Amino acid sequence: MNRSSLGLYLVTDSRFCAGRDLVEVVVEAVRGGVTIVQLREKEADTRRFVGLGRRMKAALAPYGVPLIINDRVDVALACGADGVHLGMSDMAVADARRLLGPDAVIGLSVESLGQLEAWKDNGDVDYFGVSPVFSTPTKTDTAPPFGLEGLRRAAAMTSRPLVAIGGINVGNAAEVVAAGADGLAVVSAVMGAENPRAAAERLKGFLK
Ligand code: TZP
Ligand code: MG
Repeated sequence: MNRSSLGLYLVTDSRFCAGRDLVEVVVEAVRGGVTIVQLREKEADTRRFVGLGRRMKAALAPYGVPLIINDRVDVALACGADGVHLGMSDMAVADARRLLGPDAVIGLSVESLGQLEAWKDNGDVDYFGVSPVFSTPTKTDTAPPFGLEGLRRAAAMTSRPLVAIGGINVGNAAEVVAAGADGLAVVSAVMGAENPRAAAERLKGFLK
């Protein structure tokens, strides 16, 4: 996949919407420079997840911004998303590829350098999520953070695209990019911002 489309990677979380419409918050962030969106809805039931996916896909289409679905290959298929983001206990990458076809974007979270070592040459994975780079209140059931040094080591192990996630904000984005991340994935820094468009614009400025 095109590395630059991973640049500013917005991961949704309705908990940060505080009464605002999720799709509207995301579209504002896209206007500010978000390049790819992952719909991550841990609480939504399947029907709502698919419905939201369809609305999101239609809203992103005019901007040419791809939609990735967290965890759920069935939801990605049902709503016509561009791909899925999988963790180690989600559907196996090979099965997802078989179901979604050669053009789908498949991202895989790695939670250690050992996992990256095991997966780095897998041809079905389009990018790796390095998770988490820093600890974050947004997701507390994570593996120990890679830190900047761990991210540097990950980048040295592979030339495949790496998207860093966890605790990324304007205060550390420059260092995360310098450590070798191709993409910055953020939840709270944009979803939780009063002005998601301005927040995305500021983060975009740190990308190569
Ligand atoms: N996976 C690892 S950390 C994380 C996810 C979904 C949450 C990142 O949220 P934030 O608010 O950008 O730290
Ligand atoms: Mg998952």
